[in-house]
Amino acid sequence: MAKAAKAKSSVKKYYNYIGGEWVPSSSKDWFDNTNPADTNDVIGRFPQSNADDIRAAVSAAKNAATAWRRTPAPRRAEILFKLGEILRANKDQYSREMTREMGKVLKETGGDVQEAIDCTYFTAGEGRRLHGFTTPAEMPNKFAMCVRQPVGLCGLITPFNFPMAIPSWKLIPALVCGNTVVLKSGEDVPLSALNLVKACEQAGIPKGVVNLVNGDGGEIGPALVGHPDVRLISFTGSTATGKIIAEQCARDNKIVSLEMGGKNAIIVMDDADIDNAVEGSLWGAFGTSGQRCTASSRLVVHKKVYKKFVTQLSDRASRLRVGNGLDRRTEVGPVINQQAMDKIHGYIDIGRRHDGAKLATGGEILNKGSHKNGYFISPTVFADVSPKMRIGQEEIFGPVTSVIPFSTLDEAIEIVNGVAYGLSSAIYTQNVNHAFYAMQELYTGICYVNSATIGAEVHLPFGGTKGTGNGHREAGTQVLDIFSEWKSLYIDYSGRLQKAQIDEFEI
Ligand code: UN1
Repeated sequence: MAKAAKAKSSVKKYYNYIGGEWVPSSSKDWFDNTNPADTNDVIGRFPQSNADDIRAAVSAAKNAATAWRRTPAPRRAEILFKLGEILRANKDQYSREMTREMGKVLKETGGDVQEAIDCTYFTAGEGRRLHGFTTPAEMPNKFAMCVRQPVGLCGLITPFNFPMAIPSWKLIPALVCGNTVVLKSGEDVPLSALNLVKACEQAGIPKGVVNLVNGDGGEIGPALVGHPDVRLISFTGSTATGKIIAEQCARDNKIVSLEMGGKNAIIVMDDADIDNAVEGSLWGAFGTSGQRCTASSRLVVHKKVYKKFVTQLSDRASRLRVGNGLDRRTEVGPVINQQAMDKIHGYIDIGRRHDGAKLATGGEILNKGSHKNGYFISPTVFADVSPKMRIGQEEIFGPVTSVIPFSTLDEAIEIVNGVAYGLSSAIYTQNVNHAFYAMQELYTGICYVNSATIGAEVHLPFGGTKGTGNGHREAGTQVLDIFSEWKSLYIDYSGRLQKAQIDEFEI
C-alpha cells in the first residue's frame, strides 16, 4: 500500500448525527477535513452527504418535535445548562481541534468556545423567563396575554469562521424555545460542530431534537432550504448565498434570518489616543486573519494624525508573526482554503493595479519554509485609499485593511456609512461630543467607542443594517424573536357573548 493511502486509511472517521444515531451518508462518500496551516495534516474524514440524508434528518427532527415542544422550558434549559458544563470541561480539546481545522490561533479558538459557553449559559437562563406579557382587555371580565410558541423545525446553516460560537448562537435559542433542528455547518470546519452536537448528546438532549448533516453546501444546502417540513432557515455566510436562500424561502413562505457581509470601519479622530487606536486596528483587522464579518477592513483616519498612524500601523503589521495557530507564538494564522487565498490575493491585486492604492505593507502569499503547506498571506495595509475604490467598498474577508484619510467628523461618518453593509463601526476619540454624535449617526447594528469593530458579547443583540442582514438580530434576548412566534390569548370569563370593537361599555 502506498504511504499516502496507508496514512489516509488510518484517518479517523466521523459521522452524521440523525435521530440520535451516528451514521454515514447514504452516498457512502467521504471528504477530508484538512488543516489550513498544513494541508498534509488530515484531521478526519466526514460524510459527504446528499439530499436523502437531509430528508432523513428532517424526518427525525419532525418526529421529535411534539415531545420537545411539550417539555417545559425550564426542563429544556436544565439540559442546556448541563451542555454548558460539558463545553466548559472540554474547552481545551475543542480549541485545539478548532485551531487544527480552521487555522486561527489557540487564544482565539479558546474565545470561540468561550462564546459558545457564554451563549449556552445566557440563553439557557431564558428557559425560566421566555417572557410574554399581559395587557388589559377592552371588555369587562376578559383577560388578554401573549406567549411565545416555537416556530417548528429549524434549518441552521453556519460558516467556517466561528465554528462553534455561531452554531451555538442559533442552536441554543432554537432549543430553549422548543424547536427541533437540522444543523449544516461549514464544510471546512465539521469537527467543531460535531463536538457541539456530541456534547448535546452527552447532556441528554433527546434523540432527534438535534441533527447534524455534514457535507458540501452546494449539494445539501438546497435540500435543507427547500424541504417543505422546514419552517425556518437561519443562515450566516456570504451575501451571494444568503440572497439565494432568501429567494427560495420567499417562494416557500419560510421564516428566514440572515447574517451576511460587512465592510466595517474604525474612525480615528485627531484627538484619539493613537497608540490605543493602532493596537485596536491591528486586532480588528488581523485577528482571525481578517475572516470575521466584523473585521476592521477600513480605517478612516483624520488627516492630522494620518501619517503617524499609517507608519505605526504598517510597522506593527509587518512584525506580526504569521504561522500555524497551534504554535503559541503565532499571532496570525492561515486563511481557510485555496479559494479564499485566491480571492484575497485577487483583492490585493485590485488594490494595487485597478484601484491604484498604496501598498504600505504585506500583500504577499507566504509559501516558503514553515509556510509551505498552508494558506498564508502577510498582513496587508493599503494607504491612501479613497472611499469609492473597490477595496474600500467590497468585503475581502482576509488580512487586508484600507486606510482612508478624512478632514471632518461628518465626512468620516459619510465614508463609514457609504457602503452596502452595516454590521459594525467604531470611533477612537477622547471627545465625548464626538463619541455621542458618532454613535447617533453611524448606521450600523453595532458601534464601539475606543475599541475595534470586533468583540461582540453574547448578551447584546448581534446583526447589521442594510446589506448585512434582513432585519433580525441574533444573541441577546432579541434572538428569541427569530426562534419563537407570538401567540395572543384572550380569555373571556363573563359567561356571555362580548363583541370586540362593537359592544359599548356603559360607565
Ligand atoms: C462573525 O464574524 O460572524 O464580534 C462573528 C465578534 C465575534 C463574533 C464575530 N464575537 O467579532
